[in-house]
Amino acid sequence: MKLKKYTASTMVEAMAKVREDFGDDAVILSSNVTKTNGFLGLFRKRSVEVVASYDKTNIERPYESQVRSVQPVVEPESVEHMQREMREIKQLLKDIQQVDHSFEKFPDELLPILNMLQLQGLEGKYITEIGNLVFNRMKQDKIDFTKEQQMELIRTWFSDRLYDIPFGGITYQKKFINVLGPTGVGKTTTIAKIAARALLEEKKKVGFITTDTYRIAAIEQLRTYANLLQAPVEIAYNEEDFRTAIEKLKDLDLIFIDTAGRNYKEAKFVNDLSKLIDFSLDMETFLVLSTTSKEQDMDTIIRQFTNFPIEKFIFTKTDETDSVGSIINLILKYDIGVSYYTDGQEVPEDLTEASLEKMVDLLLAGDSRA
Ligand SMILES: Nc1nc2c(ncn2[C@@H]2O[C@H](COP(=O)(O)OP(=O)(O)O)[C@@H](O)[C@H]2O)c(=O)[nH]1
Ligand SMILES: [Mg+2]
Repeated sequence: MKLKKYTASTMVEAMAKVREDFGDDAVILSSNVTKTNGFLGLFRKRSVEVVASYDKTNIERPYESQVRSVQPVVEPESVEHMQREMREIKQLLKDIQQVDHSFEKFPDELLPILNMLQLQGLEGKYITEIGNLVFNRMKQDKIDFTKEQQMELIRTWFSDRLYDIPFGGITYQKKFINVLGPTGVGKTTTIAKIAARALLEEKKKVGFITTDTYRIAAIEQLRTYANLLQAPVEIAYNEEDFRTAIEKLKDLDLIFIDTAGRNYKEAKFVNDLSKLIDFSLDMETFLVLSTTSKEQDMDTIIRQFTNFPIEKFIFTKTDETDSVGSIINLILKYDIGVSYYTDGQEVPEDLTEASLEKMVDLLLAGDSRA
């Protein structure tokens, strides 16, 4: 039996050397990854040491002897690679399960609509419920439904599920309108739109308080909109400023409070809000979320705000996404309705007051895009 030790910088290199000497019949007896010391952890070198043999007895029963003699090698790159592959396989399994679980039992004529709902990101369990509803009715009536009939039934499913959830814009019953939400979702643009509507359509006297004092540009942005509406703006750096601002604007009908977007995945920033804004005021508070965000991220943010009196959601940027299913998922999950959705940057045009029908239309509009 021949026995030889090989040192190389990678496993691949070491194996190449082994193969050069022994060919494919080589048996690896042991392998090790070692690190030379280097200096302060820098310039460390990694080397692989392999002991290989060539033995005729191994050739007769090569598999068995290899299994016994090979010691496991754990290379950091291969672990990462394996982990990546595992994640991909898991995701694949999840996808397959979802498809099977929701669609296999349904007839072909239902699949276009169910697929569209899936593309919209509506949760699988809801798609299954919708599929069951339509399919059962088809069986009951012993007919195939046209697409229009299917759509009609789907609408009844949504009406049943959403009927006790409140939709609709500001009530004009409360003096303060407060918008919260992450950075860049469109808070300032959206309150400018709502304020403009209140002024132009309802002839209300409107004003603004901004607590977004982190960026000069944010104050200027709000001032620009306020100037167009000839409405006053107060800037609140702290609690005292906030109280002064309220006093100054007390004769107005509606006061819109613009807040800074922060990383609300961190509880600290959420807590800061309650220090600055007096939530006990006569106030409607909206949480603004962008439909371009991942549902999971929106979900995390909503959970951070569970201690705040969130009246309704405002969903922005529906023009920038083809999947609005997450809106319905979140409404149903949290039992919180929607006041407005926005679909563009134009003030005040690109703002729609939400209703149950409008939200369902928005979701089913995916059908024309598909
Ligand atoms: N496409 C699109 N862009 C929007 C919409 N709403 C706001 N934006 C844009 O999003 C960016 C951030 O808006 P801004 O109001 O400053 O967000 P804030 O940081 O939450 O106050 C701006 O460029 C807005 O014009 C929308 O509905 N659709
Ligand atoms: Mg802003």
